Amino acid sequence: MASFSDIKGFVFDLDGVITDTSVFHSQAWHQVADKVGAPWSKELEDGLKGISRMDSLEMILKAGNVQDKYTNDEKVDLATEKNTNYLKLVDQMTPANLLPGIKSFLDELKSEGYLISLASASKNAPKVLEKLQLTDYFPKIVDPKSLTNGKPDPEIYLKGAELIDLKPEQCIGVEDAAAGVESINAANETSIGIGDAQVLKDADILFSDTSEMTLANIKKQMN
Ligand code: B16
Ligand code: MG
Repeated sequence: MASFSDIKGFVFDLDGVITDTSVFHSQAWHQVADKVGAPWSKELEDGLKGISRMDSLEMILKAGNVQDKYTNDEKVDLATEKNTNYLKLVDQMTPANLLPGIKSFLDELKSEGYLISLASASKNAPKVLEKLQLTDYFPKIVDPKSLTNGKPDPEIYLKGAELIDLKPEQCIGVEDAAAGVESINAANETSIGIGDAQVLKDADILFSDTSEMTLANIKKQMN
């Protein structure tokens, strides 16, 4: 692991780290799973975190053993229906949907001069940031449409570092998903996992929830 003094920037995941949209994603995917007759489970729910929209749909169809039952156009329709339902939930969001301590952590990073970028797989990230009134904190956002490979591939976290002109070793990536932690580690950044120790066992640093994430606590765990 890098030492704390090497760190110059933070690359953030959005869903499940900054705000709890993962609950909204799950709710909307659960409806799709019911529709196609795929069994919904905690494993499937956790496995979908951080995974792109179309890859998520494929995982659900596979869980129901119905991946060959739908044409490409029908798959696009299912994904669009999920997104429409998801966006209805996003539309009701306000800054009250920020996870605990996130606003003060971002302010701490800003005042200490750390650079910040966003590495979310979500095409809806700019809209969610707007709802949370955080647009000004994230001038640099990786465009998921520009990616060849989604998480757990390192590409998204490498781009997140590149956008703020830092080497991966100078960055900490923050994630709630196993696929995301894998992506950060493969990019050679220091990983913070937020959530369940079992699910995020490969994270360099683990916090059970966002309120524990402060520069002092990170420094303590790194040195
Ligand atoms: P969208 P993250 C990911 O965002 C979500 O965790 C995942 O559940 C979702 O399918 C994916 O974004 C794509 O989102 O359908 O809005 O483009 O965790 O990488 O911020
Ligand atoms: Mg996430």
